[in-house]
Amino acid sequence: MEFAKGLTEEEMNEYSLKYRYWSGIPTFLRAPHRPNMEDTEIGLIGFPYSGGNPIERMQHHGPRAVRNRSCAYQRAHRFLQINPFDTMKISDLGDVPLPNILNPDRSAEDAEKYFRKVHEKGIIPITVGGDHSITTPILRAIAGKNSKQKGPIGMIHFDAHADSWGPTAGTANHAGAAFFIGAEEGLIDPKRTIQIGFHGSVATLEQEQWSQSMYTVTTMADIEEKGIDWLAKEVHRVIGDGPTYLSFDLDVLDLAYAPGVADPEVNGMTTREVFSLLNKLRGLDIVGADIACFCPPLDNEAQITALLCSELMLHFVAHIADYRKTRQPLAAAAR
Ligand SMILES: [Mn+2]
Repeated sequence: MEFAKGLTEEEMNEYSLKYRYWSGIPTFLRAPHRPNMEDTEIGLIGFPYSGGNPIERMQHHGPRAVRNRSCAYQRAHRFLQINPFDTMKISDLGDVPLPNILNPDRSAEDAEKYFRKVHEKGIIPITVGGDHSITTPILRAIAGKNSKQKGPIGMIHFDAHADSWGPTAGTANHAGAAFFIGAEEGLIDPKRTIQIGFHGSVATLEQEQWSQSMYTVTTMADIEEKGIDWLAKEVHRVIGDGPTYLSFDLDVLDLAYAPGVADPEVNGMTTREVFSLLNKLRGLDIVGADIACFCPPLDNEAQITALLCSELMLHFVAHIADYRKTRQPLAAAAR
């Protein structure tokens, strides 16, 4: 018997099974677990680490909580009309090994070594943290002159905060440093970097000065005034065509949409604004992405933040699949 066009009852049952997030062994987006990194184009990676944040330290629980909930998110992307699982080889590679977890500098080195392996295999990493210090070793491995990119890459950074600060609390590899180190070490191109959604009060009026002098910065006030269409155009203008990383700190969202975040600020973006923007970012060459600052003990009973992470992961893999399987061949054919 056929239900939806071309779907048999057996196939419908298979889809229904995929929605049961509580059934089976949890992996990111119910992707096959391939810790050997074989047969993989997009690698979903857990980075269970909170040693870079001096204020809140429960973010190492993030990957497990996202695996539990995202197990129901092996789905198709409604807006892009693509099922990334049909067009790309997507695997859960497991967690970044962190034998020296109590030492932030050695942990950054351990993580960099791991992401170098991922990069050498030609795998695009989508990483779930973890505090925002996770971005630094990822960038050191996949960007800059020693990487396959042979130079700095573009950066789309969603955050309430600038995270462009020098060494503090005993280490350079802390949760607020990735977007300082990224430019200092030649990993990201300041001209192709946009920071999105700064909001809330600030510790000092100079807090965002370094970012303002280096990058294109858009605050929540800019978004309120000019809207999401403007913001999408601004992202395309700044990023252009080259390889680009997307780093998503969940605190860019208002607490109403993402209660389970470390270091929250009030009056942030809505989920509608975030996903509306993502839908307008078609055609970018995303070579890696991360989701940072999920703090599961602060999430609510509906696991709203874990759901949000799941949907974000799906959007990231769909954008990558859309670009690699649709846009990139089209662009090549036009040349
Ligand atoms: Mn932040």
